[in-house]
Amino acid sequence: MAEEVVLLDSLASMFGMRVRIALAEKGIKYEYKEEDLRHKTDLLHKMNPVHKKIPVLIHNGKPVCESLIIVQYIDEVWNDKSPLLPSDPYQRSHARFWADFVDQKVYDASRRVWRTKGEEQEAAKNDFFKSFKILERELGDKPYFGGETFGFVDIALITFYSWFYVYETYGKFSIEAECPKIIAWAKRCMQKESVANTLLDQKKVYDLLW
Ligand code: GS8
Repeated sequence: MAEEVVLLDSLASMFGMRVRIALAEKGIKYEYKEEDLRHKTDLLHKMNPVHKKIPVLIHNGKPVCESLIIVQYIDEVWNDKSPLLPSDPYQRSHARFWADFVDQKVYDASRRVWRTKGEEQEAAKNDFFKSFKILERELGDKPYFGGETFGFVDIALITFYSWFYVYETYGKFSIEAECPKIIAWAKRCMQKESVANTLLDQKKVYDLLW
């Protein structure tokens, strides 16, 4: 059966970019549909009636929601190349733990960095660097969070790199000065075609906010 793959997405979304990287890693052709999140389409309401959020992957008419769940789905369905999660159950749970850490800690702190001011922003900056330092420890001397190869946790985190200029401009800080290993890792990921072709330019993300 011919595969029909449609992605409901929004260009600057760090969640949507995760799915686009996974699809690129697997070499899957798909139809990209940009959603205007202020005027959501009926299709988005129908395909993600619970959260009404992008990204949604529609595979042969059936929706899959939530970026990390979508990336895992892609890895399971198109399992002939570029494995994203390890095959060992313990290693898989380890990767899921860190991807969840990114969603819980990094996402929360990073949006507070640019959306708040004063004391609230100071607390956000603390949380932001605390999370990234923990991630630096987890990365250790490995080239990728996945070890020798780019994988699930790398995908979960690298899309935030598109937003680094926003965080640095609003937060008035340098991520490289505080977390050089994260920047070195991000640059390494950027050498991958799937990442370089997907990540929206940092300044474009900043411009899109206004
Ligand atoms: C988050 C998706 C999300 O927040 C995931 O897919 O991983 N946990 C989900 N999507 C946002 C756009 S990106 O900031 C969204 O669709 N927002 C629309 C809304 O909240 O109404």
